[in-house]
Amino acid sequence: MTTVLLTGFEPFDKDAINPSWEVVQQLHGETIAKAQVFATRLSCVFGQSLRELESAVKKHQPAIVIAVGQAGGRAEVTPERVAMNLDDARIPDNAGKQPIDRPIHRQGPAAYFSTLPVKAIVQNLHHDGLPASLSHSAGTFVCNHVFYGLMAMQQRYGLQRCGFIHIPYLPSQAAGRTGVPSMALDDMVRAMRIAVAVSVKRKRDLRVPGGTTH
Ligand code: PCA
Repeated sequence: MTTVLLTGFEPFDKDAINPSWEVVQQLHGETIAKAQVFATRLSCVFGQSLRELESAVKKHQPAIVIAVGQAGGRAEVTPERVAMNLDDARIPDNAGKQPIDRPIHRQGPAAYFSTLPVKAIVQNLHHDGLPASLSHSAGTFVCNHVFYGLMAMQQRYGLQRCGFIHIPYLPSQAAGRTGVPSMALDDMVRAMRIAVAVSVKRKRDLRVPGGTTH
């Protein structure tokens, strides 16, 4: 049976919850597109998050890994295309570390591309009436760090496909703040179910336009 590993993060930056963990933990134990889904929570800490990810990969031996993180301020579910070899933290992580302009892997490539069918995921989310778009930067904080580290693990652990998806705030995080977008938990859980199913079923991405002009 195909195994899919989902990861979410603990809360960070004074937030009490992180939607990524709230969403992926709901899918733990489900069977989606005949694949067994496991979810694990990562620390929002440079270095440690990747060690936790690596142990989860060793334990579950997944074919597919989708890491999920909060992108506060985004209005859509955004599959990430590019992981950059750069840590440059705007705020300290949960262990107080704040790396500036540091490569994640000294000898690694400048970037990796996601090997998830990101365009097909976006299209399927639209078909289901969910807001989604491609993103070309996962930032330079712990999410990009985990994304890059995950892509660097792909060959070593024989992962078929892996990548990263950012999701918006939950409504409770936006409540009381003006003009801050959010998405209901059920919609984000539905979105991740679709993302998993599409990732299991599609070896190759769709050949449709998906870039940006700015
Ligand atoms: N979002 C942060 C780190 C953890 C999370 O959920 C980020 O986008 O880097």
